[in-house]
Amino acid sequence: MGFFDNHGLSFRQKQALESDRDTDLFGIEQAYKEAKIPEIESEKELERSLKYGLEAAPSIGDRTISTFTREPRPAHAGIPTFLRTPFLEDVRRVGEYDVAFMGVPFDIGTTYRAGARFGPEAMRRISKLYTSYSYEKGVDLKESLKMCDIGDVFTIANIEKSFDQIFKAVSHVFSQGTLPIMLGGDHAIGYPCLRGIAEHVDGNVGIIHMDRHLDLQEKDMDERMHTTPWFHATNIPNAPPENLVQVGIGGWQVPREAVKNVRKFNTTVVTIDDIERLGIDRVADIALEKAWKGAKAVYLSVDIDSFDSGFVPGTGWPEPGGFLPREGLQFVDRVAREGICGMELVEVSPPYDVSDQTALLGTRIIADVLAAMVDAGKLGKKFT
Ligand SMILES: [Mn+2]
Repeated sequence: MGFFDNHGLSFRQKQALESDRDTDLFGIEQAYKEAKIPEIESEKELERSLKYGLEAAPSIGDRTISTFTREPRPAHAGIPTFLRTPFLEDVRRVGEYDVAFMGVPFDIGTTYRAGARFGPEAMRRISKLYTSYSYEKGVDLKESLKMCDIGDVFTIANIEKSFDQIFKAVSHVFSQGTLPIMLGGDHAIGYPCLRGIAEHVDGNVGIIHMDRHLDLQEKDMDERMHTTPWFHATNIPNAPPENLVQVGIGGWQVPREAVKNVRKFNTTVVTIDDIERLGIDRVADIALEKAWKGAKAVYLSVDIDSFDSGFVPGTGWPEPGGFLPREGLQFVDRVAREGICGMELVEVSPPYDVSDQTALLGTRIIADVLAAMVDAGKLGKKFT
């Protein structure tokens, strides 16, 4: 009798026959997987919030709400640490944690538009949108990892002295058996970050570097700018250039001087055309093989400008034609599943960003890397 009597006839008939196939969907599978993830830490957090933040006013029906926000609700409230992890004031205690996030608010290595010193602040703020749970990964970071935000490295208006500060900071965290995650900052920090890790690795360190640019010059404008980190990092005796894999390179911003060094040092370069031709999985295989060959650990350096400039307006040297977000996320997932010894996310420049989208993609990459490591059993030993 209704106008909809003849709607969906073929599917009405099939419905019963096909319903079992729902379970083929990853989307459904993950919904069931969620039931197996504990909520112990969330419950503890809620208890603390009511204890320290006071129970809510009597008129409020939801008694999980406190008077002062202490747990991660609502998203627009609270003092932002990265992914709402606890701020660790005493960095001497960093060894109690699986992961430590540190800001590196340094951008005097930029050669065009600056602003990456505000990257850590922007990523911390937009990371408030994230829960600690990822549907696709089937991981709740809070329930699997001891994480903290140790604040920012005190960088100053001198590149070399700032390198010394960054080196000391990364070295301290890594020496305590904690995974250091650096929120940049411009890409010049790649050298001191890698150096801080390499000095504690009893063997070679491979580098997987996502970028549109090679960053392989010895100097730029007479200084070790953000165009130079891998020249210097691969001069570290246990970080040989043969273990440096540079992925996403291309476009019109790659200086010929840097290209000459690809040949000279025998680094591995993967362009976006290679990705188009071979696919992310094959490219990830190549990157992992090269980076891990004879190495004991692999470092992940992600320049946010490795993504197509349409997705990352907030960066110093945007270039069209880079990774699409899904491709980049798939790539870092593959890399992270083998395990990484440290990671930097650089070149988020909030003054040029639009609706925080560059900072959000940076945050997403880090969160996905951690979830992939947890899922693959490569991180979380300190969690009890
Ligand atoms: Mn770059």
